[in-house]
This record gives sequence, C-alpha cells and structure tokens, in this order.
Amino acid sequence: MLHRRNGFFRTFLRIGALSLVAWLAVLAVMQQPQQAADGPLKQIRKKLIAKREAGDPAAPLKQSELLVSLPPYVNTPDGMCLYPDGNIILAVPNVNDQSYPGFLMKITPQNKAEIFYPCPLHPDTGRAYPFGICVGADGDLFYADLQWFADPATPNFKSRVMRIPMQDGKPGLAVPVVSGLVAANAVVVRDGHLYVSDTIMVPDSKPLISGVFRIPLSEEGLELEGPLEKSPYLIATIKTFHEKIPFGADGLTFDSKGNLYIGNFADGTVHQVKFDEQGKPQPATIFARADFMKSADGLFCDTKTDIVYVADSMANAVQMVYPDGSVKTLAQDPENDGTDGRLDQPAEVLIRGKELIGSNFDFPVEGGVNTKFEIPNTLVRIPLD
Ligand SMILES: [Ca+2]
Ligand SMILES: [Ca+2]
Ligand SMILES: [Ca+2]
Repeated sequence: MLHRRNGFFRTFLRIGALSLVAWLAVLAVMQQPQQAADGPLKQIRKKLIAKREAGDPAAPLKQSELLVSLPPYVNTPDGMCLYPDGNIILAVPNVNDQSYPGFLMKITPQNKAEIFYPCPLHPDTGRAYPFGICVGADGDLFYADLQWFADPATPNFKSRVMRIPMQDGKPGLAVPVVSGLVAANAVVVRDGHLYVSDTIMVPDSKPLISGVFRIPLSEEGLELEGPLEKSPYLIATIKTFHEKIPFGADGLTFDSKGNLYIGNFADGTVHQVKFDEQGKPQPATIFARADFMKSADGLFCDTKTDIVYVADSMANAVQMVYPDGSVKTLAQDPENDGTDGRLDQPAEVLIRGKELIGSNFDFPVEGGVNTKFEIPNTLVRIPLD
C-alpha cells in the first residue's frame, strides 16, 4: 500500500512537474503579446534605466515629452530664444524641403505656435535660412542667416547676421549686422557685442578650421573681409578632426562668470574661451569631451548651476556638461519618427521655467542616430525638477 501510495505520489509529482512546465509555457505565450506591445523603444529604454541605476553617465536621466507638434510647413526647426514677454521665437530654415520658405515662429507660453516673421530673402540667392537666434538688451532680435545652404558645393561667403528692430513686441524690417561669413550658425548678444560662430569658416581645410567672431553692435552693417581666419574680429579658432563631417564651431553660450563655450559639432567637444579683465580672449581650449557625446550643436548654459546643456544631434541626445567638465546624458532616444515627443535629432535647447525645451531639427547627418526625415516635426520638453 505504502509502495503503491509512493508510486501514486511519484506519478502525481511527475504530472505536477509537467503541469508546471506547461504553465510556464502558457505564461510565456501569454507574455509574448505584452513584449510585442512594449516594442523595441520600450525595451531599449528598460536597458538604459538599468544602466542608469548602475551609475553609467551615458544612461539618460529623463525622457522627453511632446511640447508642440509643428504645422506641416515647418519641416526643419532650428534655433530658439526666449523673448522677455515669455514667448519663444523659433527659427525655421526649412532646409529639408526648400520649397518652403525660411521664417520665424512664435510659441506662446500656452505652447501655441504662430507665424511670427517672414525673413527677408538674400538679394543674391533669393533665399532665407534663419538658424541661431537671440535677443539683445533692448529687445531687438538677432538671427543668423546661414546662406551656405543655398549651394553647399560652392561656399558663397554670403552668410550674415540680421537684426530685427522690435517695437512693442512687433518686428520691423530686418537689417544686416555683419555679412561675409561661410556658415553663420549661433548668435549671442552681450555687452554691446554680437558673437557669431562660423561652422565652416575655412572651407576644405583639414582639420577643418572654424571660429567665432565678435562684432561691436556700433559697427552694424560690417562686411567681413577675407581671409576670415585673419580677421581682426575673430576671437576664437577651433579645429575639427572628424573625417567625414566638415562642421566645426556651432552652439555658443556664456556661463555666470562670463566664460564662453563653443560646441564643436562633428568632434562632439565643448570648448571654452576665457577673457582677461580687458575683455581680451584667451585661446579656446577643450573643456569637455566624452565618448558618448558624439556632437555638439546648440548649447545653453543655465547660469544658476552653470550646467551647459548640449544638443547632441548625432547621438540623438541632450547632454549635460558640468562646471568640472564632466558629462552626463540627460535624455536620449533611438531612431524614431519624433511624433510622440521623442528626440528626433535635436539642434537647440533652452530653459523656460523648470523645463528644458528642445527643437528637433530632423536633418539626417551621416553616422547619426537619426536617418530619416519625416513630418510633423516637434518641439519637446524635458522636466528639470
Ligand atoms: Ca546650430
Ligand atoms: Ca527623423
Ligand atoms: Ca521627424
């Protein structure tokens, strides 16, 4: 009896074990649709969260969210600045589909996107390519008109910076502040001077030589004379060693101590320029680099913390450069179409209140995470608190 009972028990155990296997199989099948619903983006994100918990500086701390889905006539948004009335002015060069014009938009504090300003066309090229934009002390707007895009194969030295006189929040007719650049990109106005980066200053040089110019606002209408690398207005020169992508000095920002930072687009380094008491610039030095910071497009320094936020176009990420030069990833996404508020090749960042706002340029560059341009394009937000 005991024997039989043991036999029965063994059979029971065997059936039980089999059922356990069966149950696991059922569970696995049940879980499959869930994994499919998760999709590759969520699975990648799960891996990144695990990396972050392990203290990896390249693991993103946050995820971007949709701020504004831009209308279809915005195929390539780029530079932004926060106007004192709380509106964001967004530059739209529309280089992905040049059958659309370049113009400026206004994003209200309620995140409504409106057409703000049709940029004047360059008299020679018949085109307008507004990129970096900033606001001066008296409220006038300044934007880079990046005319290299009119004919990238033959640099035309027609890039310029325009000033839009503003009266009661309304734009007047833009006038050239400086012209004769190859690829005017970022602009900052500070202490009566315009700072502008030229991303391709010496075309075809290897390593690529690019730089930053400082022009007194009192010299409005200046036409730079070549060679640009010998210009008395040039205050910083940097080199870019990337083999394939000839884009150097890009984003510009100042920290609370008055140091200037320059994004080196294709090398992904952030350079620093210090000034002496007479305002004389010291040679630009590499301030920050990290193997996971693949490029440095727009820069924005939060002067409360002196963290420099970097739009990392190639890595499809936003990086944070700390005052000690260390780098951490704030947000990063794999290739996606950007419609639901993910990063889609960010070109610029700025802080509005307690959020970082990014503009998704979505203009694929060889070797970058983003390989496809698709509309609608977006502005995204990343909460900073
Ligand atoms: Ca830029
Ligand atoms: Ca894309
Ligand atoms: Ca897109």
